[in-house]
Amino acid sequence: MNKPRLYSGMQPSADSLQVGNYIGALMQWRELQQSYEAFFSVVDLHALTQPNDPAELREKTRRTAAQYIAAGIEPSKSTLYVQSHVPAHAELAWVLSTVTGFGEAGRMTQFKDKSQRYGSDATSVGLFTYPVLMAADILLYQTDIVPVGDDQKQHVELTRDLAERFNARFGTTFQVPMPVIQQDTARIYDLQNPTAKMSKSAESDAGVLWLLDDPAVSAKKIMRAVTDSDGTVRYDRENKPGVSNLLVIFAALTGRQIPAIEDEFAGRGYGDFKKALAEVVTEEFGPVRARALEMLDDPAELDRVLAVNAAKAAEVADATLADVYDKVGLLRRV
Ligand code: AQP
Repeated sequence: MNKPRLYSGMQPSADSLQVGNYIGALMQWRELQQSYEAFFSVVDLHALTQPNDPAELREKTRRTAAQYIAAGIEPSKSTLYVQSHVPAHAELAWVLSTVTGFGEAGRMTQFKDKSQRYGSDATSVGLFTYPVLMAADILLYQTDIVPVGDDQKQHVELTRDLAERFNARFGTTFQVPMPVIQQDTARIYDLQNPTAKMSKSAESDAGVLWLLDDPAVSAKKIMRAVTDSDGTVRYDRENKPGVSNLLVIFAALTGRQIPAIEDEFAGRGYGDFKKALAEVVTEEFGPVRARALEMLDDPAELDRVLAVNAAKAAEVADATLADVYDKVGLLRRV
């Protein structure tokens, strides 16, 4: 029997992924690839909605792919590819844009937030149609589930609406996907500002733990992480956001329950707890970092793996696109 399908991706928007990407996405992907036919993309077309240096974007794309593999995404089991290597993404996005309402796209809160932040002159049409491209990414693979953070839930809802609308108008074409939303504890916050999510594009580097950081640098960031004056290692998201965030990272990386960690550090100071967390982080990311850097030393081999996987992805994507072109009435090329 065929396995159900899963699609997810990340933008190559930094030289390294951060610990939130690892705990919130990569760890789940690694697990889910065992029971799903998984498609994991480095969504470089999405990254174009932000200003980029072209050479740097290429480098970040390779780095992101290398970190997927180093973190345990198996390119022989899952289809791990670069979005722009499969032209069907951009082509389906165009067709879907013709069934998307202008008002509907304008209601996307991420667009509203970002466009307000950038101002209308710096806001591109690409940023506006970003969710339509995301819908194309998902629908091309007849995806059953999309694991996303709650910030992306609205985009998956739009994807579902577009799939249902297209199916109703042109006959069943797309699987209608379900979002799988991470639990609250899978959200990692900035070490210096523990009420804001840890993010690749954070303004300050001090609050972000990068996967490719030197362990000594990560340890220093953890030792300097914002806590509180209460002195007890206890989970209380509301009153102790800094310590709670560190506990969530500790628990996620060790597979332990938070109460057991609280017990271990009862009566001990934050210094001890932070030191132990720095060791956990070093142990987890040391091998990931080494493996990613090793792959980046041989970009030709990495490019080869990505090309093989792009061909696998294109096989599925092209079949969906051909069906869509047919359904909407485009003349078949002979
Ligand atoms: N802090 C986080 N905690 C848990 N999960 C997180 N993710 C991101 N940050 C956290 C998850 O990682 C994936 C990355 O998706 P993305 O690269 O498309 O963009 P994003 O969600 O906007 O991530 P960043 O790191 O904040 O990137 P920038 O700064 O470029 O926007 C998603 O699955 C996300 O839920």
